[in-house]
Amino acid sequence: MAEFDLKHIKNIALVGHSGSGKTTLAETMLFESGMINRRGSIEEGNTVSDYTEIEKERGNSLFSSVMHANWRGFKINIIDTPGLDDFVGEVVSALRVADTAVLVLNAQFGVEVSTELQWEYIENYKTPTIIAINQLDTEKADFDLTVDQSKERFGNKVTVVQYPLNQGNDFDTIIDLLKMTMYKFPAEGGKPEKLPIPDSERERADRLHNELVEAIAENDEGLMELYFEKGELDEDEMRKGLRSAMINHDIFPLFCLSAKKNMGSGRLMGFIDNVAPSANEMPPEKLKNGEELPCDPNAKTALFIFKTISEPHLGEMSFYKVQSGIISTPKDLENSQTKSSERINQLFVMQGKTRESVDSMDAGDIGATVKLKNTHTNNTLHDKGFNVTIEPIAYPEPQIRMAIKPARKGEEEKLAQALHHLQDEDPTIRVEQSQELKQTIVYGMGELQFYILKWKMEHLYHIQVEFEEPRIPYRETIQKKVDTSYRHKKQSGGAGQFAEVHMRVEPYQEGVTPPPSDFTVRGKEEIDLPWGGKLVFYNCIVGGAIDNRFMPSILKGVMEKMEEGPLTGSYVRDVQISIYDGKMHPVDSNDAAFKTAGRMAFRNAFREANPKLLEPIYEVEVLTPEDVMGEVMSDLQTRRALIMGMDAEGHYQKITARVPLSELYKYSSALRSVSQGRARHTRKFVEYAPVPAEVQHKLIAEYEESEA
Ligand SMILES: Nc1nc2c(ncn2[C@@H]2O[C@H](COP(=O)(O)OP(=O)(O)OP(=O)(O)O)[C@@H](O)[C@H]2O)c(=O)[nH]1
Ligand SMILES: [Mg+2]
Repeated sequence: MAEFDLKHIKNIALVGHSGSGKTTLAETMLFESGMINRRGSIEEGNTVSDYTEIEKERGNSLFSSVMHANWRGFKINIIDTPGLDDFVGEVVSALRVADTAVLVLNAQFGVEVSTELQWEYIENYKTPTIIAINQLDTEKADFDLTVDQSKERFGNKVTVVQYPLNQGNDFDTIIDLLKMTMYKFPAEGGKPEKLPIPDSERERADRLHNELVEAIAENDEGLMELYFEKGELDEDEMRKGLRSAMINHDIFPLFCLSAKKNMGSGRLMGFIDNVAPSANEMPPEKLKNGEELPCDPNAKTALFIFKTISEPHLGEMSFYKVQSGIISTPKDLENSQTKSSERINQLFVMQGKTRESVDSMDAGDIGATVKLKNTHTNNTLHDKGFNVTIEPIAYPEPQIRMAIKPARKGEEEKLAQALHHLQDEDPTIRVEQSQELKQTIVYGMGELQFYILKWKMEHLYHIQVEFEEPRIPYRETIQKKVDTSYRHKKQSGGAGQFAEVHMRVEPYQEGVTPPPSDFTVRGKEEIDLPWGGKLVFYNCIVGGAIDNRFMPSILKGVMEKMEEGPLTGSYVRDVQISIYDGKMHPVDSNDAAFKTAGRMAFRNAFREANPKLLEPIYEVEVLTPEDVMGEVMSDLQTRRALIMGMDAEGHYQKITARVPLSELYKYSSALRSVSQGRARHTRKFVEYAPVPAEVQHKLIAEYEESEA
């Protein structure tokens, strides 16, 4: 028998800007519920959630961790997520399996920039959300301003359930509008005294209570009728109404906290127990084939893997949510994606890094298992014959890149394997062995994420690695039409080589460039180049000057040079070529000779044709608070940015700019530093555009030097 049944399991994800106090809140919840008997702190580096050395060192969460608090007969599974944008992948995974998000806001700073990003995912998943205003004990705490900003950003659905008295250093009191009670905390926090609302607060409390009741009634016709009949709703009716309004995203109830002083977390947990939905009250899971999977403990078993950790000495640990049925050990399941069968021998309930073995878990619960052979994040494990594949998590596209190499020669293979593991663990990382750039390129969300990757490499995989600036995938093209000819002639011992090719090269633009009008076109090949752009190749030979059978060799020669452009060795794109004349020798002409002639003719013509180096241009969107906008703009101006627009977005400014990729190296760190971590950016590739002349000269000179 599972210890907790579906109705008594609640899954919450703690999300919010870095430093809002999520990890501290998790610690306080564990302490209040008696799961730990001493409260750790960020400053001492001994919280349950931030248990890795690197998290302790930095004082930030870098990975999500799974914990649980048993509170008054319920089990609350808590996933604490990192607030830094670099690790948003962890937030996405957590929201995917949580049935409620607790969005922690810092009363000193209101709605901060990462919160905006996290909100996009909350809306996307339609995760029921509680807003918890934390740090009400700080001198600069401003509850009203934080509420106003929340309403501005998340809408009028933000509904105040609690408000503070004495916010600031003397914070000790919360007025609860659902229970119409005043909670007064002792200086060291913990269990509050429950008092009637004093006369001085009566009017405000009544007004906010009525707003709350009306908000609840508004979303439920039955409750609305009751409300009109009785002029009031009792606590049970309000709970029921609140739950369905939370599920429908009609209400985001707002609570008060000081996680650090342990004020308010007990009441928050009570609300989660009694009001927040269990997994079976949520809309059924979507399957990949469009069908649905209800969270039913009596149905067959299906687990969804939402996170994996693989550490060399520990092996792989897989975190799952039981989406259907129950899981008990031992059990054989099938992986719907890899088709492997997996034996589940152990089930764990997690408390940060510590784990406790259990025999069985009910639908809706969250746990971990080990030693799966071929199961990864986003896979579904199911009973044999119960063929379900749960819709995988869509991770955000990686934003930035970095080149990585082992510090010691000969460790390339070891590095590739470690990268493979780390990529499995963090699905927002992508690795590419770039033939073009001759570098291993890692793509990710931010520089801090790369830094952590390096740390893991060195501390867990014992490979010293170095980062390098990734090369830029330049392209080469031409700007004018040139006719040229090339004769390849070689007399070496016996058989000689002979080929002569007359070639026209001209710039090609899709839908604009016509076929050559002064030649007779006999054949055409249009090639979509794997690196973007086109090559259009015309055979305009008359009178059999070159045999048709040599045409493919000429094309091959051209392609060889296009793969290693004449200017800087970069790929060539958007060229139209016409072969309009030539000569053959009855004995010495062959494929190899025409290939060489084709390559050389192309190279010479290209150099004459006003060649141009192109660079990738990205559209960058920066979301920044108004007061650091000047710094953000002047930094952009040093990066050859073309500002496309500026718009107000909530209480932020959104700057849109076009910036060459070569100017974006380490931009996320630069932005973090000019904005004190309050601005963020996204980018996407838009086009290739010519580089400025002086940059072109420099790059050509560098290439020629390296070739020499
Ligand atoms: N005064 C005060 N400080 C708090 C409170 N909650 C957290 N802090 C402090 O704020 C800092 C950040 O707290 P964390 O719990 O690490 O914040 P977090 O949201 O987990 O941050 P990330 O893991 O970086 O996303 C720490 O120094 C905490 O001690 C609070 O209620 N009051
Ligand atoms: Mg944290």
